[in-house]
Amino acid sequence: MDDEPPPADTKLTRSKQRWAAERKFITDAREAGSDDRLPPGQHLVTNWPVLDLGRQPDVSTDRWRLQVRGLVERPITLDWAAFQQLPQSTRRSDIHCVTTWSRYDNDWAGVSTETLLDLVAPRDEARAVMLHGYDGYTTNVLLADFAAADAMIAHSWQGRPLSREHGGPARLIIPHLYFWKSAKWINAIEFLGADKPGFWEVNGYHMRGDPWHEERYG
Ligand SMILES: Nc1nc2c(c(=O)[nH]1)N[C@H]1C(S)=C(S)[C@@H](COP(=O)(O)O)O[C@H]1N2
Ligand SMILES: [Mo]
Repeated sequence: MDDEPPPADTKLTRSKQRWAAERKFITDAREAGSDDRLPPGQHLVTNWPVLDLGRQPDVSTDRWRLQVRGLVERPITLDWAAFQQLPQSTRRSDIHCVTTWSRYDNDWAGVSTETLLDLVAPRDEARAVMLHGYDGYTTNVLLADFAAADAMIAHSWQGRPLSREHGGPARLIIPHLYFWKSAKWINAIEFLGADKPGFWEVNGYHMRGDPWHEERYG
């Protein structure tokens, strides 16, 4: 890295402008659909239910790795120390699960997806992202959704390390989509030229999963 300000018109800034434009479209659609905080068909809970395939891998921070691969200029494998050394962010967001519970005001700490995107520089052809968990779970999102300002790889919740049952040591958080898109025990992030279905998407869940439009089933 050098101290020069980044050039205004690079491939990456153009990509960012494109993602921002796509995200703006998404946000406008959501605001037109509802000005309520609770999406349609959801009810509020104050506990935090656990949902997964029934296998909760025990991944120590020593063993944990995050591979970022596919259509990126600089593929990388992060160990726990390298992940902790990246710029850290905090976000407060709501959880909306397709099984109809929502939980408000979750305080997350970790690495924003924006930071990760700066690090690996997705190629112009990248359109979608497949998330892989240590339990073999996969789920897909569009690059514009992955790049959302409040999306992050979280290692803490309410000021404490994320518990194993909730995906610790680290999981994805994409608050504006149903929670099945937020892969627990995250192990790899794969950039793809076209969207393709992950585990639940193959099994009938929606490709995108926007709670404001009740995109529950495909
Ligand atoms: N690796 C992995 N991530 C996963 C799942 C899973 O089975 N494996 N389940 C998904 C589903 S269906 C939901 S609703 C949320 C639940 O997260 P929680 O148990 O922390 O509430 O995790 C998502 N992420
Ligand atoms: Mo779920």
